[in-house]
Amino acid sequence: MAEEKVGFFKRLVKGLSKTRDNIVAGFDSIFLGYEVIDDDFYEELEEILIMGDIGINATTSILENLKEKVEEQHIRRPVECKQLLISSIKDQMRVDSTEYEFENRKSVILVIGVNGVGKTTSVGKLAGMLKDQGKRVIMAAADTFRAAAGEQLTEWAHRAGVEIIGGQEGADPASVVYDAVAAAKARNADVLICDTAGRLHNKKNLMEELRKIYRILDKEYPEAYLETLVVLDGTTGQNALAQARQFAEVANVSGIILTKLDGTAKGGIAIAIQSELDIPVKYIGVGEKIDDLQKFDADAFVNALFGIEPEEDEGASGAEETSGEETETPKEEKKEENGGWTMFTWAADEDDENAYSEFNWPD
Ligand SMILES: Nc1nc2c(ncn2[C@@H]2O[C@H](COP(=O)(O)OP(=O)(O)O)[C@@H](O)[C@H]2O)c(=O)[nH]1
Ligand SMILES: [Mg+2]
Repeated sequence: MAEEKVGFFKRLVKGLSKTRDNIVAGFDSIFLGYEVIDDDFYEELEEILIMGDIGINATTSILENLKEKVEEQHIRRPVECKQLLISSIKDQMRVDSTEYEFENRKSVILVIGVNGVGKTTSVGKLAGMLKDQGKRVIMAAADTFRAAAGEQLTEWAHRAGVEIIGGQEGADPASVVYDAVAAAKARNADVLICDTAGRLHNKKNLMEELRKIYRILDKEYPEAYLETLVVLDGTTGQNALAQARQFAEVANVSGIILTKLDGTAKGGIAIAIQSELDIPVKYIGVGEKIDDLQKFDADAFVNALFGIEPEEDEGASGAEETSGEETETPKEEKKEENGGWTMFTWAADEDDENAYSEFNWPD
């Protein structure tokens, strides 16, 4: 859909405006400011890349790659190597399409990360995106730490038009996941997305909590493909990298959602994460609305960063329309007033009364 692609690209361009002003303005000044390609030119280029939060590793390999190409093609003038720089950056950040396997299978997406990075918002956006692809989505509000977290996710569930399984404030997050799995199985859901609390300041607790959740998923829902996404706040730059490393120590992280790229000049961090961690950035957040989550597309990202308009068939693959079967919007949610917030539980099929029963710990 050409129109959709334009919309996708425009939002990306808009979202990356601060990063573009930061990085690209610097590029332009050296591409035009230097007469010849010399050590000073490379040094200044390196400085701009590092200042743009692209990271040491990525900067080093981008420059090595560029130098090789410049030599091979006998390029003398800086303006002539702009395209080469762009392609060197793109080469740093390709995401394999097999990385989105969970979109095509029955799956559970566990969303983790520290407080305030955008987990709940991303769960909402992701649910909306998958629902639009015709998938049957269920959310689990496994951040039971604060009642407000459940309310916030419930709003997103309404916005996205999907079902949500919640628990009482203070309930065991794993018990919410347990109930959500039962609902997902009974409903034959395609995707179950679990929001979690982000209390990294106590690593041991976090590890234990995650281990319980993994154990439930393993035992109760082994047929589901498991995807663990860490959410990182793009405005925190290098700090985001450190968080990703810590989460990778306690969970089997399969991808990253990088949020708030619209509010930062540090968008280059997407490139750093990709090359420093060997964990793919799978989605990026470019705003607070439901359609402000995009599948990460290296070509589109770099084009948007450099203000290059996409060609008809290029880039913007995140906007591909995958129209599937229509799923009916579930209407049978049952509201329960519960400690000040409204808990949405899943109404079991008539002949399946025990499906949402008291939680019993599996041994
Ligand atoms: N501008 C912008 N704000 C975002 C984005 N993602 C999340 N936010 C905001 O970040 C704040 C924290 O988000 P939330 O989902 O509650 O974080 P959580 O604590 O990790 O669940 C909220 O005000 C969100 O609206 C994004 O991509 N862009
Ligand atoms: Mg949250």
